[in-house]
Amino acid sequence: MDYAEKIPNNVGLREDRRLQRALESWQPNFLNWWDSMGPALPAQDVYLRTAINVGREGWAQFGHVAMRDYRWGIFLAERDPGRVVGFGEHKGEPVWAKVPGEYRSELRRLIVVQGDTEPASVEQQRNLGATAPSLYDLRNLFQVNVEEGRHLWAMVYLLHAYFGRDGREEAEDLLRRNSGSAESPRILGAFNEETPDWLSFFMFTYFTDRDGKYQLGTLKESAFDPLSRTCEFMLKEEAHHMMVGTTGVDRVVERTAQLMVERDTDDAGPYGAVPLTVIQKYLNFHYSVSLDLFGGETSTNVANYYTAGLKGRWMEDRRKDDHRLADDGFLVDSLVDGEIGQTEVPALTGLNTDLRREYISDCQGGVNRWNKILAEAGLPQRLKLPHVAFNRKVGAFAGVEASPDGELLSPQEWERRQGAWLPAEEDKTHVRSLMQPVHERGKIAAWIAPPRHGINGKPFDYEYVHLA
Ligand code: BYC
Repeated sequence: MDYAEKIPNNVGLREDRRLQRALESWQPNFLNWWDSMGPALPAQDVYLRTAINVGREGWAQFGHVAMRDYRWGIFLAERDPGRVVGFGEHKGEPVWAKVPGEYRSELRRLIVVQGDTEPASVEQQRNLGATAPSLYDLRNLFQVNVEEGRHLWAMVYLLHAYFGRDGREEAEDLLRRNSGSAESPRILGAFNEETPDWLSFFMFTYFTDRDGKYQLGTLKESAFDPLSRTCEFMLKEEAHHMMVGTTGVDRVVERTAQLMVERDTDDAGPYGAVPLTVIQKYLNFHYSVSLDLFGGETSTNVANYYTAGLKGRWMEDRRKDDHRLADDGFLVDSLVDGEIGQTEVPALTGLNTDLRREYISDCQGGVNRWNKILAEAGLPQRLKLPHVAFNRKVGAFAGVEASPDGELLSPQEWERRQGAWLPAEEDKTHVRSLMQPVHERGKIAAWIAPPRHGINGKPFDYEYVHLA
């Protein structure tokens, strides 16, 4: 078996026997993990897109494949030989092909945190196949899952190739921790939450995958060139995941709106849809736990990452400043005398807030889109992003409770009212009751509208998945 061919790659694996052996010994563990923690619904084959090349043309190949035989490859965007560090104290120096000793542990930490989220999401989505609303949706779920698996490979490649023995140990640990596990949970909060139903899945791929887009966007700026190049390529795949989320929520809102109009009611629940109020609660939950993924409003970690050149800003090269920020100030959201307000801090320590704000304005785009669907249906109701202080467990607002409008609440009042803002047991039960599988070609569940387009030009009633 030519292993270098078996793992499609553009990193010269065939020429690096040591690395090849290291990945060879990790691969069976990955497959064991995939078998025990990956998609639970048995499928014969799935119409998947596989990355085969990083070029502009034809990097993706479509075809029916058994998921276990998916060719999880290692792809880095092409090297730019003249690339220089774009920010921080090494600005203008050539980028690094290897890990500098003084930044080794920080870089490893960033790669491990990023890597940990990828298998976590596959674990969270493990049981969704059983309740897929259509074969089209089932295929999208599986596509997201195999690509998260590939993203794990991407981070494991970096750990194996650049971090020696401790990198290999970290790679093992990425398969040892599990989402929601009491003994060894995943590192970040949102990745230990459940994704028990498809509304959660769509919200997750809209809001949480979008954190991925922004974090990968900052790591793409990294002075450590292999990390930069791998993140650049991952971002291409990430775009599909967010399309799944955006259009998934579109279709839920569309169906709900349709029934509200047809039945002339505010509550489409009794007619087999997700009530708009419940969509809002799911949105509130997934948005607020995703805000936590950006870390504290102020952080010395992020200041150090930036100064060292490890993690940049979103669209670093479009920023019109000195890209060092040593003397600048920045206003961050904070508690001021017990009220929600803003405080000026050194710009470097405010970088998590800077990134979160970019993310928030992007999230608003989705909400506008869903509100357009409501408006076009002739409905007055609107969806809304809750206040940045709402339901936060990390950062400046972790110690307080706030309403979606940003009103500070006593713990008692929060307890009394949170069921109106976050999915309550009865909401979850209703959503679960709608999750009846539709695995028949060309059919779709009643709580969601069909997609406007199929995959790769194929019609909706294409056989996207052959179940076992
Ligand atoms: N949960 O200085 P602070 C994706 C920890 S998603 C638990 O305020 P920092 C994907 C933090 O680690 C993108 N712990 O934050 C999406 C630190 O611990 P230590 C994933 C948290 O370090 C869908 C302490 O609290 N990639 O790709 O500036 C499907 C103080 O933190 C949390 C990345 O995140 C939390 N939410 O920023 C599949 C990029 N937040 O060090 C995939 C890599 C903070 O004191 N990670 N903590 O022990 C990073 O850049 C940073 O680690 C973070 C935190 C942005 C996460």
